[in-house]
Amino acid sequence: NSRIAVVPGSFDPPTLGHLDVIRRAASLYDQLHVLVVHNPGKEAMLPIAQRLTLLEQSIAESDIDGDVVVASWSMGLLVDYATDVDAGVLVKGIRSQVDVAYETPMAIVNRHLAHVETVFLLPDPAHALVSSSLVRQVASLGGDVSPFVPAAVARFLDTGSRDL
Ligand code: COD
Repeated sequence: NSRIAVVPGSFDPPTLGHLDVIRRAASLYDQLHVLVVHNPGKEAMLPIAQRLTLLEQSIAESDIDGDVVVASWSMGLLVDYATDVDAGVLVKGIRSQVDVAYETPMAIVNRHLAHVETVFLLPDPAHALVSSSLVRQVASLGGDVSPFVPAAVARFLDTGSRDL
């Protein structure tokens, strides 16, 4: 179903760049699944359950409305989740040529595997340079991440992360 889309990511932690892509995608599709996927290539900062909570809070506190489901997936191929929920589209945010080079082969493989199309959205330039890895680095060095993340994430990194 090309009216149902999945926005996958590590979301470790969710950033204003992620929220910008989610907002744009929510306005284009009838139903959106924001999917926290374990990326084995990256060392995680936050447990998956914490990322889900932060995404739910960030979306609830934003102006994003519509049918937005937050879920996680660690059972195999991303396209298996898409097929399970009858989503015909994956939405990815593109920050630079580096993202295009990384995403293009995955998009072609996913189309072969499950006839799922990938749609690339360009972010607001104000958020285009934000990445989770930058936020993790600033947070680990004790810097203020509030310009780069939703308020719920800033609150958590300020206080809750000490309990991790
Ligand atoms: N502006 C715009 N877009 C942004 C920004 C920003 N500032 N920051 C991030 N994004 C986009 C990213 O480009 C990406 O599309 C998405 O938001 C999520 O970003 P991250 O960093 O949280 O997630 P990644 O890059 O670690 O991606 C993890 C995925 C699970 C999406 C990826 O690894 C994937 O698609 N895996 C597929 C697993 C699979 O099924 N493999 C087999 C077939 S290839």
